[in-house]
Amino acid sequence: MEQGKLCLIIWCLVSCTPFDTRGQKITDENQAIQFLREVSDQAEIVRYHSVMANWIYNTNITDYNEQKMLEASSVLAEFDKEARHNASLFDISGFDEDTIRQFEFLLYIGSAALSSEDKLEYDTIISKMKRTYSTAKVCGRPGHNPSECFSLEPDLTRILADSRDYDELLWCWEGWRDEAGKPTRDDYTQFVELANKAAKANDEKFDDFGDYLRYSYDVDDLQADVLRLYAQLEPLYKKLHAYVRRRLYQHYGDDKIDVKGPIPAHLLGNMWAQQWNNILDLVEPFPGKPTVDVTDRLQELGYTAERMFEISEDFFVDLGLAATPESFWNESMIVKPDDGREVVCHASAWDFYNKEDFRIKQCTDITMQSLITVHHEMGHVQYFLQYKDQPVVYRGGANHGFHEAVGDVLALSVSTPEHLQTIGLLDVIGDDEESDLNYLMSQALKKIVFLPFGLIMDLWRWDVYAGKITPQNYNAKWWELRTKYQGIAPSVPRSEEDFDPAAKYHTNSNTPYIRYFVSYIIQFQFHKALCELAGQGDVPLHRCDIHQSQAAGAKLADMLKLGKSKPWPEAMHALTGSRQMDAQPLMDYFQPLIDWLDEENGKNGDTLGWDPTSGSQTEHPKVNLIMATVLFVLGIMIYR
Ligand code: X8Z
Ligand code: ZN
Repeated sequence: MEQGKLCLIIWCLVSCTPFDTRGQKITDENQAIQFLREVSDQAEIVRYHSVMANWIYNTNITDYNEQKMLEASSVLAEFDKEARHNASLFDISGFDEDTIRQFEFLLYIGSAALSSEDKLEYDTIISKMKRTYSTAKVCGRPGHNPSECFSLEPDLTRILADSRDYDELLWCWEGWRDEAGKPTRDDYTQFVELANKAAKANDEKFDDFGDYLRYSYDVDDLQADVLRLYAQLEPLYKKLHAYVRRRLYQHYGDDKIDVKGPIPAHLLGNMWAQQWNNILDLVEPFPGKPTVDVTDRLQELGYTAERMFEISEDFFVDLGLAATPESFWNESMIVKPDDGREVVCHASAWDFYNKEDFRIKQCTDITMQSLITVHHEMGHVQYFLQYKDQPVVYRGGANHGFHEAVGDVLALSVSTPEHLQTIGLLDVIGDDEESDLNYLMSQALKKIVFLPFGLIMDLWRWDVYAGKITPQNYNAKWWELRTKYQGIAPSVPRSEEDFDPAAKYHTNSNTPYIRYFVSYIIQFQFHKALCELAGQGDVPLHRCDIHQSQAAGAKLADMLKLGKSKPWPEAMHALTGSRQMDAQPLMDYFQPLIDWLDEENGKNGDTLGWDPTSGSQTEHPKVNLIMATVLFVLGIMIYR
């Protein structure tokens, strides 16, 4: 639709809104309900155009497409502003609970609350940062043609996962930060100012943009809640960390790894060290047992991206959940284009708000990691499908963590060796305790390892929005958190010339991250509830597979259908019987591994935790030891 028609919709929204001629607020609830219906119908159209323009830009990054996207975004912002203004003409205090809830969602409109000039600047900065990130390439790989350059997906991701060459890994790690992080420092500083302005423009009660973002979780103090949850889980992380550090020490040697210090950040198989499953071969408790990683098998069998999506679709449909429409398969971008187009490769799922167009954009690689991401994205699409008939204001997850959890919950079943065998991706599986521990280790490297990273991304940003972290210490504070929570350290010097938080997609694209931390906790609550419904209450949680359980599928669908029409504790209660985030199911899932780690760390005499100052960026542990010896001898001489 052209701009003209969209303007007509906005005009209609303004002038068609019933109002009281005496200038008093409208108290007639029927009028209010009619208004909400109209806003939702029109929002479908305006949003469709904005999402479409976004899609076109994200799947073909050009100046022209960027311009079109910015235009559509400004039309949407005007629409949201008008809707907010018109909603404010009603006195909602006497309305039914559901009517009030819908009105309240119209009041908070994020960056759309900015003036049109500021909004354009805000969108332009984000689009620029995203573009820098998505088009970044790293050149000069040791031993390669200097003009050969590598993109994050798939090249650098694969190098980080597969290489065991310390220096090559470091080149990859540092190069990515030079190309994707460093250049966006000034843009980010400007973005923060505008984001805080947007928070205030929504409601003076918001202290800053972080405060505004946390508001959607509808709890008194989200930061306190997540820190409390993490305090419960930190001991598990430290046990795993100590064990992995010992294994890396055995592999890389004492000149590279300090058994009492943080782990070098580039050795963990992932660009951000957010999941360590790619180094399973180095840390497997019982090598020689049948593998639980199906990457090789997927490649041997000639799997395609499409086949991987079909596997996922089948799992959803077999639970009695919704199938994706034909257009999903025709319009999605599930392979990185090889026609020279630049695209945003970071995987995402798209709701076009017209009840029929749903897509995924993913540069699918033929690996187990990618197969899990396929399920993750399909989980988003399943949520879209289930709540598509809700009014637009309710088309979202009960909270953002719920949206992130759906696909992951199913993937917990799909990843079990038994299930992978059923679908022909594992030939042999071990049925002894040692194989079980190998499997739990591979899961822990994804799930437990993620927790501190999932936490610090927003701990850092919340403090930036609050002005507690400033451009003068952006990077230093980032590394303080990385070391404090993740127990990792950079192996090359970092300074305020660098901007490492922006070497992560979600910083440049302004995607909040605490949703993933929440998801990684609640997905185990959901998994446990679904396993009980599937009649697997007696099976250890980590071996439960809800495949084909209609009972589990139906209860999950009931929760998803709600969208955000009810407060999230209610949605959670309907499925799990609990109204709170609870770390216990996650701890139960990993209990056998935790017991084993206790024993193993004990045998090695390892102490948990790390001295943040040892193994620092520039000095090697061996050098520290020599220095300490020299100082000790000097001390004795002086003392004498
Ligand atoms: O960004 C994602 C998804 C899209 S919502 C691919 N995830 C986080 C990440 O990649 O950092 C999923 C897990 C965490
Ligand atoms: Zn997601």
